[in-house]
Amino acid sequence: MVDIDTALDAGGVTNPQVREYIAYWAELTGAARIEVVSAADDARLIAECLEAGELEPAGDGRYYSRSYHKDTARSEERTVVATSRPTDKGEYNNWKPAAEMVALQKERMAGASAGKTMYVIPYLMAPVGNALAPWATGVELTDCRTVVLHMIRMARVGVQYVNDLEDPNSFVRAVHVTGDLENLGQGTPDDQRYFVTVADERTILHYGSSYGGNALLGKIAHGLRQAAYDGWVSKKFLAEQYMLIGIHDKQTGKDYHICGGFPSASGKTNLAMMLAPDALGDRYHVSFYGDDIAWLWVDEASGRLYGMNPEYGVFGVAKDTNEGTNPTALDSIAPGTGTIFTNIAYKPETGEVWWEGRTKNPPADPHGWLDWLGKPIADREEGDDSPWAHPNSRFTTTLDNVPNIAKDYDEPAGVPIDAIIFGGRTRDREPLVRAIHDLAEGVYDGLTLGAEATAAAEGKEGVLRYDPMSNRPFMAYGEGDYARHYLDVVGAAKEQPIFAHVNWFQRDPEDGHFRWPGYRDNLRPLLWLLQLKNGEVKGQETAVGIIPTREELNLDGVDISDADLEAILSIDVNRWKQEMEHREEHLSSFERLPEEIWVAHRRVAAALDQQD
Ligand code: GTP
Ligand code: SPV
Ligand code: MN
Repeated sequence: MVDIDTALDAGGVTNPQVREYIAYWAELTGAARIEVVSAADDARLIAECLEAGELEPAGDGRYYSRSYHKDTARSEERTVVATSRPTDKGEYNNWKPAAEMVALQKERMAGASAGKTMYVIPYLMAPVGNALAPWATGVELTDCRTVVLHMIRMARVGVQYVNDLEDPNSFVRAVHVTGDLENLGQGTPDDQRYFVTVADERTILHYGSSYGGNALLGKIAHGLRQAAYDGWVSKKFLAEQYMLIGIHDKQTGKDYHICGGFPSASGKTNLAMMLAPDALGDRYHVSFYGDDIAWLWVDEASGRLYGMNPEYGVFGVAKDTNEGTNPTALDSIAPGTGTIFTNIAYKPETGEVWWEGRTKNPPADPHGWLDWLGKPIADREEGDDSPWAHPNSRFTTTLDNVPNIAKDYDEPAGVPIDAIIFGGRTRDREPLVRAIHDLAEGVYDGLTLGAEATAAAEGKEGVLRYDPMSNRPFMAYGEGDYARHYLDVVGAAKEQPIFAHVNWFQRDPEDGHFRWPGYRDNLRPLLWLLQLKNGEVKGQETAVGIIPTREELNLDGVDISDADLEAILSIDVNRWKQEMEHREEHLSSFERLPEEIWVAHRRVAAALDQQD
């Protein structure tokens, strides 16, 4: 066995609780070595990964990696929230008793890192000094070197974050063991993987993957599941799968902040990186705070609802990212950014990369190109049109590479929230934007978010389902208790944010085209929403909220047909009435749903009935 004390001394770990935790898991997993890492180790670890073939060069300080072919997305079935309180069982958290899951994970992890290095990653999921920093510290242990490199990009990493804790025990214990990926029975009845957040012990035990949210434990497991639970228990905050942006109006000098939840792979990164459309660029600027997670709390001094992004980087969907859809993303992954690409197509000879939608057609000469599985494209059989890149392939880059990063993103204060929006891939019914009357109706709207699932979760693409608040895969406790907590946290704010539902994904049923051009033009409905909040426009009242009139929506330079515009700016009452029945059933499945939510539901249903 390694000399644990020597390794921890070398790594500068002085917190005795952290030392004890590391020693325990080093012993259990049988790791051969321990190495404490910080962001300063990046270049050395990159060199080691290149040497070992875990990464390949992708041109000018960028890197390429491939994950095991059965390990390319989050697995919702294998993800569990465990606690010692049966009342924590929720509708979506796959609750299990803590004792059972901890025992099971220890059994799987025992000896599973034999011969490997255990990397110790002390991290902080918050800007330094933020009001929620006490819930943001963690120490991930991993036996996978590329996971370290991703964590260094996605979180603030360094031993200083754990040494001087006021309560030396107040860090999340996050253990990641890769396991023998070729023998885990992924997707079979004998699946060995489990991704467990033991929420009331603030312990995360993930076994059986080295990809994304399954393995970067600061991000989804801590940043969303653990934090959601902590926020509820402490009664202090919300942890949401939200993007967070600033909109600066150069004419009035005002700054607005909007956060919002769309399900995985449904446009958060794109919205956060949005360039104002040409016609509006002289007046408005959009800045990026976060693209996947926001923690929300009421600021003591001002009494306003505040938000911040606990992350330090972007783990973005590659598909359809190009100069037209998201030039900001291309700049964020340009030469010199240290970007890591995973599971896209790669040409080893030149280090070039490609994914579906990067250019209209794939590179003309397929010679030398490998698909995400590492197979030569040139050897493909006639008629094989499977994608070159995995649909959930991604790029990992840090926030300071994002050209529109907000100047104050790293400041401890966070930003006041003016609006909260929900949306998703909804092919009919949902208009471009509808503003919602009050908090209860906003929470009701979030709870009834229905959208198509995407390739971000194994085996789910295209399935229409409710994804409450876009955090169905990240929920740590019951939806009814969650609704209560949401009403309490946001309700305590002096000035209420305006809620709205947006939809960039309505389609023409005839030929399937997206009715709204989307991307940069998504700024337009957001500006309308802020104008509505400021009383500068009135909109049209409908049973399901206020929608813009054509005249109110700034459509300068938008390429859209009359029929499409009409469809996205109107309410199909009959279609909505059908939906209300599904909602009734959906909400009925929630225990302890606050009466306010039922009142909101009945109010919308009654308003629809009056529209016959
Ligand atoms: P996660 O990181 O999985 O939580 O996803 P995300 O919500 O950040 O998704 P992202 O912004 O990366 O978008 C996923 C996909 O949606 C990409 O393929 C985008 O090209 C596509 N997309 C984003 N915005 C729009 C839009 O306005 N219209 C259309 N049609 N597609 C969009
Ligand atoms: C998501 O799936 O919503 C993501 C990517 O943001 S992952 O970190 O893999 O969960
Ligand atoms: Mn996400």
